[in-house]
Amino acid sequence: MPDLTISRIVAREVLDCRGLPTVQVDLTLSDGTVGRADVPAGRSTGSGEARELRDGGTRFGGFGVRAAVENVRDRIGPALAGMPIASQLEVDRALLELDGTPDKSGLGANAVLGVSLAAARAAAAAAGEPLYRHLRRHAHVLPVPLVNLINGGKHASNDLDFQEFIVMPVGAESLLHALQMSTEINLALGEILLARFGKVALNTGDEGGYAPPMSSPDEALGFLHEAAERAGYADDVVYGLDCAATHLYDEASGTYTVDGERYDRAALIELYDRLIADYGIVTIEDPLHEQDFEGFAELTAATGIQIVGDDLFVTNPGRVAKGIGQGAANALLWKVNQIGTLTEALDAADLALRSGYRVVVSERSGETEDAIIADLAVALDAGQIKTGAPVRGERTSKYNRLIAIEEELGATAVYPGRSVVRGPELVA
Ligand code: 2PG
Ligand code: MG
Repeated sequence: MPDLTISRIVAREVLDCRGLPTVQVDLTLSDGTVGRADVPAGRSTGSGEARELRDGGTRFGGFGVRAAVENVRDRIGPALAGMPIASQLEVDRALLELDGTPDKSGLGANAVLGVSLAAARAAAAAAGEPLYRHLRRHAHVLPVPLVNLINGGKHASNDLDFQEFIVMPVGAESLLHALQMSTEINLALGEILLARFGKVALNTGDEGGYAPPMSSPDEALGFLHEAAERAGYADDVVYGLDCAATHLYDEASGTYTVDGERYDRAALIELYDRLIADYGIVTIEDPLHEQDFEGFAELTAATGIQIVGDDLFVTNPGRVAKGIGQGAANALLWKVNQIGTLTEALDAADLALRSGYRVVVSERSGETEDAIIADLAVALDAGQIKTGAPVRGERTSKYNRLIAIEEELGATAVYPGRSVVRGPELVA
């Protein structure tokens, strides 16, 4: 393994779950081992994210990634050929140097990330180890899933402004049991929504959650509660939101629109206080817009629950450091493609964890069946993963990989359950 080098890197366009092209990379080592990785894509993106390269024009509606694929083949491949695979840091450093821009717009973040992840996969495969163990020798903690059962915002064609309504099966005994609970709640939710709204309510959003015709967050949270109760798990789950508030914010007036009402920062914080009290919410992601570090700090101090920065931090160590300095949020949403290399993403997670912040490993709304984030969540010992509803192949591939990891770990596997939740007094 120490002597193995990169011999060949190829890439191609494949389709993601929205049918849009994305980059798939195959990285071959000198012993013939191949590491493959697909690059995910967001829809409700933060403005500070690394820049993916899209071709524009008419082909694939402008979403083609042929230029990024060519950059992998013609620029990255030749430059990295002959490099030792043993150090992910060295590989990623070479990628950063070759790209030469702060936002990966030189080669395209999608070209860079595909190679970075494929290198990690190849190194693990050459060592004969699963990726999670290759990255962390004693990794054994499965993540609690943040299961997104009702979709809104940019991920759905309904009138819900908040993007994700989440249940966390913290009372489960194992990851598999957590998924069983999630599915039973989802089935109950389907019955309830069907009875209330008719068939139209069973349409789903980008992450597989229902996208019922409603606009009020109270209504959505009420249905989640009812579903958990009907499934017999009222005391075993807690609730979460991803408000993706950057996308509800009007800069000119300094207000957010939720369910037809306008809220300034103070009024929105009051709304969150009430929702937390009424529905036992233990985690809120992006409750305020991506530049409002000060508001995040105020909300974090006031609520005592988990406040997660997604668009706020964009998995960028610099922005995470700024947040830590101000006490803005207390958890990092961790998406490798927001920053573009595995090493930088690991740096952001290290920084967060060292400062007492939690890390929630996350999918993007545009995913393929590549399940790499399952391994990364276990490797990071993150304790939490957000990867959509327990339906549709691009979401279940992650859940299924976690089931396999749990089985592989056997008696050493730990499902952290309630311990991942802040404010234990809030947990039933
Ligand atoms: C989010 C993500 C994933 P997107 O906002 O957290 O759920 O959405 O990938 O569209 O940015
Ligand atoms: Mg988000």
